[in-house]
Amino acid sequence: MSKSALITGVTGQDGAYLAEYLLKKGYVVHGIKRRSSMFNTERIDHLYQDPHVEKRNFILHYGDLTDSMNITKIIQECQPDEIYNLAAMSHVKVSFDTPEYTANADGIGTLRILEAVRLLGLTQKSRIYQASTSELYGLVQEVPQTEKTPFYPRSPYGVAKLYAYWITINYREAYGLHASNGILFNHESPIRGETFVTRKISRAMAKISLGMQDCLYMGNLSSRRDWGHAKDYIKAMYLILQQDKPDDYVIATGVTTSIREFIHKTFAAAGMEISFAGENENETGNIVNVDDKLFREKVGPEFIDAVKKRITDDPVMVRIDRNYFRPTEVDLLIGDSTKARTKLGWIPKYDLNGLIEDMITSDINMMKKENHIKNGGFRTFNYFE
Ligand code: NAP
Ligand code: G4F
Repeated sequence: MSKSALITGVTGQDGAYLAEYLLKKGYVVHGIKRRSSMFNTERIDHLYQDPHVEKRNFILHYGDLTDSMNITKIIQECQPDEIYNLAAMSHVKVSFDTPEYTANADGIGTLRILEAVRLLGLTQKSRIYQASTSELYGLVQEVPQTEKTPFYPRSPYGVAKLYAYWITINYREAYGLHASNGILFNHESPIRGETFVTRKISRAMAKISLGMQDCLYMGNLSSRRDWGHAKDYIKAMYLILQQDKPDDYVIATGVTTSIREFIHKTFAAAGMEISFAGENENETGNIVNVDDKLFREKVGPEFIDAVKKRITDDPVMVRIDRNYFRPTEVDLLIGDSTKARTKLGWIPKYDLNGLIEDMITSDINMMKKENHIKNGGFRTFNYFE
């Protein structure tokens, strides 16, 4: 018989990739989606199955991690072999605006799942993956960060996830649940939420290259992140739940890069060289050169004259906006995933350049489509961050 999995946060970046991955492995996948006033299933539309189809293997349930009864009812109905708890208010900056909600969804939400499994008598059946995070390290106490590095979270998000991390371990030790934490460092993709920094940069670069946007406004350019590809990271989640014993694992590339360097690399991948000048809030990123061949190949020959003109006429493509700064920042993340590589056999396929290539190819295509629709006189969406 097929294994079954329940994914909370199935409409998010990781949920979408994981659902696709498990379906390919023959799982019956249940996903929890939130009620919203508009469709919120764009990332999983390609997996959707009409409810009238018999023997569906991808089934969506309305739910919310802040609703205990709802979560308990869904777990009771699905009786899943594996639960991947990916749902969260996952934006660090927004968690300063909604700290109580973040604690409820990201912290107590995890408790609701663990307690439901216990109360339903599923402790021996349902294995649980908890989406823990490198944000736990916050003000880092050790470089690089391992499973043994002490935590020091720096945001309401990080603190809520700290509770979720420990309650997962507590239920494992107290009740014998197969419950594990994946301490995942930042992972990105073409379907990354548009307000996270990598996607914001990739989208803006695409729009700027096509003449659809003048400037990218950014916060702290000096913080450093260990960025991997979400497609690699969801495989680690799966591997963690296939182990005989539950345990906690760092999942990371071991390479750290500043936001400034990420901007430079992203623009360079499309043939635009950005040079930074000035300090603090007056720092700017200016276009200083265009690689003719690369730009024509990645963006298109029809856009090159306008971009070259900017070198002399209007070179500033990146500016600082204080509104994007955080009350407390996580300055440096770099993970040591030796344990995962040794015990799980987890090996990521993408490096940072491969990730950037994947993201810009997708965003340039998307923005070209938008441009085409707009030039055809039709309404396009105007999303700002
Ligand atoms: P994401 O794209 O923001 O997706 C979050 C998902 O959670 C969405 O499906 C969202 O639904 C859902 N959700 C939010 N609040 C909810 C609630 N109260 N009840 C039920 N569902 C709720 O996040 P992601 O990047 O895929 O990350 C997945 C998980 O890994 C999150 O827990 C995140 O905190 C954690 N994590 C992420 C990273 C990373 O770099 N991506 C690193 C470490 C840990 P809507 O679509 O309706 O908003
Ligand atoms: O892309 P970010 O918003 O991701 P952050 O804060 O590292 O959190 C992400 O990774 C965590 C894992 O470590 C996850 F747990 C979490 O759910 C989320 O997926 O910001 C990255 C860095 C920060 O230092 C931020 O200050 O980029 C800096 N930054 C500079 N300008 C900006 C901006 N971040 C955003 N979102 N927008 C900016 O304009």
